Amino acid sequence: MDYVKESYELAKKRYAQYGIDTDAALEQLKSIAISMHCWQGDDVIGFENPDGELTGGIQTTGNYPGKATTPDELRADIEKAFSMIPGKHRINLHAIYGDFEGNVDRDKVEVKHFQKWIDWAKKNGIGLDFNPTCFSHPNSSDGLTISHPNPVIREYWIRHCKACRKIAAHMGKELGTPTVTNFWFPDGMKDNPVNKLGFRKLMMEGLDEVFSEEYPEEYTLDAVESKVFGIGAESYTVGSNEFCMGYAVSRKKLVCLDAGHFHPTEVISDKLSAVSLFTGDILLHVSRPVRWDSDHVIILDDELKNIAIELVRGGLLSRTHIGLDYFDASINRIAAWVIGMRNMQKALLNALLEPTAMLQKYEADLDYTSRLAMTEEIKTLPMGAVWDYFCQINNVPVGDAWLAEVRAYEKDVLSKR
Ligand code: RNT
Ligand code: ZN
Repeated sequence: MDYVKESYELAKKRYAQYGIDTDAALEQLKSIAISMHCWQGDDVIGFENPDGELTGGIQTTGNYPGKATTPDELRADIEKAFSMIPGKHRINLHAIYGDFEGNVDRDKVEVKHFQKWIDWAKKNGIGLDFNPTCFSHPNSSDGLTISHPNPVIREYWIRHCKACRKIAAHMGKELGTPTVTNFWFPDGMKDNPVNKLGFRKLMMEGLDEVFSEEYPEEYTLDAVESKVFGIGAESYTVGSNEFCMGYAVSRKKLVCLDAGHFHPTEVISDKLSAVSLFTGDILLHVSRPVRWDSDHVIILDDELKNIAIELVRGGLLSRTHIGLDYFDASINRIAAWVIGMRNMQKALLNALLEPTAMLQKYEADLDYTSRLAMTEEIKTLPMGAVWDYFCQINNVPVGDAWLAEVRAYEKDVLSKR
């Protein structure tokens, strides 16, 4: 495809007019590993039990055929998706995705249940991230886990979280890249609680117990994820934003910002510059809330672009772990991964191609006219040509060519499941 190279050469000249080196931007883009969430591949069900049901105030809708029903199928689907996404990335696993071979309760999960994933990751040269699964379980059916008033239930989840950290540390050690372990709890209440403080105190103490063992940062990093509400937990969320922020800052943990976990007019792109002043590394769950925390596939919308822009402008890329978190069961699940991953990369490319110094100079001079004029002008620079070239030099389908590959895989593999 000669036009790809030709278009790139023209685009390169155009960007050079603003002092932007497109080759350097592509080098940098290639170095950014995004953590692709395994759970888009099977609608957050996992492999504990084939009839598993998703609970915890989160939901998938749709019944598109062909979802992965075994770890081997999921790994094959991920490999297929990765073949259409430029660069090297990571896989984000949940504790319910082990190779269990029989019934294994959550507080009994061990490294051996994830050894196949580790070997597979090693073979593919990718890193793994991890999550305890504190939902979709009889011990979470009251809507409370680590903050449950019953110590037996609380301790069960503490044991699960500890078991997960042990697995994560092993993953990170084996793979030579720290496994980010994210702690999210669905704990909350449908109606107004009368002891908000009490449950939060239990969660704080539970987390302190979970983190009582130290693991080297080269092996695993812990993050805590806040939320504003969930289905069935409309009135109160124990792990609110203030709770998680306070916890993470005081315990030197990572803050996980999920794009769907705030009030509708709040955006995480606006939070990064503030949070980054008080925290170390940051974990992102990039998602797309449509009217609520609906976890739609991420599209190249203003907020996605703004998230990437804030990371680049703030020099935050080196300490931000970008993870995706959405689940759509109404479309081809491999396409859902490819669309979201490629969009995250396009947003990053868009940010890396921004003449930030020029824009910031206008602002520092209080020349808001030029700032507005130029931020609008650069929106129509030929980023598409740069993106196509990036796909070409990284040997993945250019433009919509990936869709035909997904259709072929659907016909040959998914439709036979
Ligand atoms: C739920 C949180 C959480 C989950 C995943 C599956 O609202 O966003 O991160 O989506 O752990
Ligand atoms: Zn999330």
